[in-house]
Amino acid sequence: MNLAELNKVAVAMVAPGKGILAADESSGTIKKRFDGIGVESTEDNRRDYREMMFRTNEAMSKYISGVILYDETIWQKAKDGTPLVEVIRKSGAIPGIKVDEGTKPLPNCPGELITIGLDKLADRLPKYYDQGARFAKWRAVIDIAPGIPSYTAILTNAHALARYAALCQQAQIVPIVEPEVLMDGDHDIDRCVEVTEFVLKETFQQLYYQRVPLEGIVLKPNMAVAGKKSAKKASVQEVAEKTVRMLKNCVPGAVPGIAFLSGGQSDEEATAHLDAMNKIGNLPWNLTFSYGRALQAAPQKAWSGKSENVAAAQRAFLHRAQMNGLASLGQWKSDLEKKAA
Ligand code: 5MM
Repeated sequence: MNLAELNKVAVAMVAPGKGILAADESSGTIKKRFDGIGVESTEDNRRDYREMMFRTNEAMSKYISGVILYDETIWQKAKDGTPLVEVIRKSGAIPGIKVDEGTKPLPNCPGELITIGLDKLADRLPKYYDQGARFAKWRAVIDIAPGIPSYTAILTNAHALARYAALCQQAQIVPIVEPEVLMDGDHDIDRCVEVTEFVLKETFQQLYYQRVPLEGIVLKPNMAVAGKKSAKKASVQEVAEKTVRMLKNCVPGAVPGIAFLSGGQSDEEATAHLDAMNKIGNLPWNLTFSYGRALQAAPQKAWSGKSENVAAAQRAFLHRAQMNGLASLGQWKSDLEKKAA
C-alpha cells in the first residue's frame, strides 16, 4: 500500500469548495427514483440520466471532487461511445465505485441488517482500479426503533466496514466508510447523537483492529438530526452544533475529511446544515458533502426522461452543486436559493 498516494486522493475528495456526487443507486433504488418521475428504468435511460450530470461541466469541474458509481455505470459508455469514467475524469473529478452488495437481515437480530459483499471483494477491487476507480464506498445501515440498534448489529457492521476498508487500501483504493444511522424513526436529535456516537466509536475501534491508516480513508456519516417522524424538529444551529460536537468526540484528526450523506433531508436543509457546521469553523478535518438525493432530486425532476429538458436539468444540478460547494466553505446564504428560484 502506498499511503501517501491514498492520502493524496482522500485529500482531493474533500478539497475545500468541492464534494462528492453519490450516483451509485443500485438497480432497485434508481427504479424507485425513476418511478417518481414517470421514467422507465432501462439501461439507456439510466445512462442518459447519469451522462446528463457528468456532462454538466461547470458543476463537475468547480464543485464535484468525485463521483460514486454503481457497477453498471463504471462499465458504461456515453452516447458518443466515450466511457463514462473518461467523461468524469476529463471534468477533473475522480471516479469511485460502490462495492457493497446491499443488505440482508442479520440473524438473531429482528429488524436489523448486515451489509454484504466481502467474499469476493479482494478479486473485484483490482478490476475496478484498472477501470479507473480511485475510491470505493460501503454503506452500513443502522436503524433506530424501540429496542434497536443492538450491539450485535453495530459491532457486526463496523467489523465489515473495517474489513472492506483494509481490502480497499490493499488494492490502492481509498475507502469511503459509511455507517448510516437512519433518520426514519420518531426519535429526537439526542437519541440520534447517542446512537451515532456509539456507531462511530465502534467503527473506529474496528478500523484500528484491522490496522487501517486513517490518513487514507474518508468518513461518510449521517448528521445529528431528529427522526423524520419526531415531534421535536431540531433547528439548523442545533443540528450543526450537535453534529460537530459528536464528530469531535469520535473522529480522530488523522482522517482527512468527512463527507456527509443527506439521508432524506430536503435539498436546502442538507445545504444549510453543512454550511452552519463550516461556519462554526476551527475543525480538525474538512467537512463536505457526499449527497445522493440532496444533489439529484432537483435535476431528476427537471429532466423527467426528456432530452429537451437536459439543459434545465443541468442548470438544476449546477445550482445544487454550487450551493453545496459554498456550504463546504461556510459561504452559503439562503438568499442565493431565492434568487435561483
Ligand atoms: C445514492 O444512493 C446510494 C446507494 O443506495 P442503494 O444501495 O440503496 O441503492 C447511497 O448509499 C448513498 O450513497 C448514500 O446513502 C447517501 O445518499 P443520500 O441520498 O442519503 O445523500
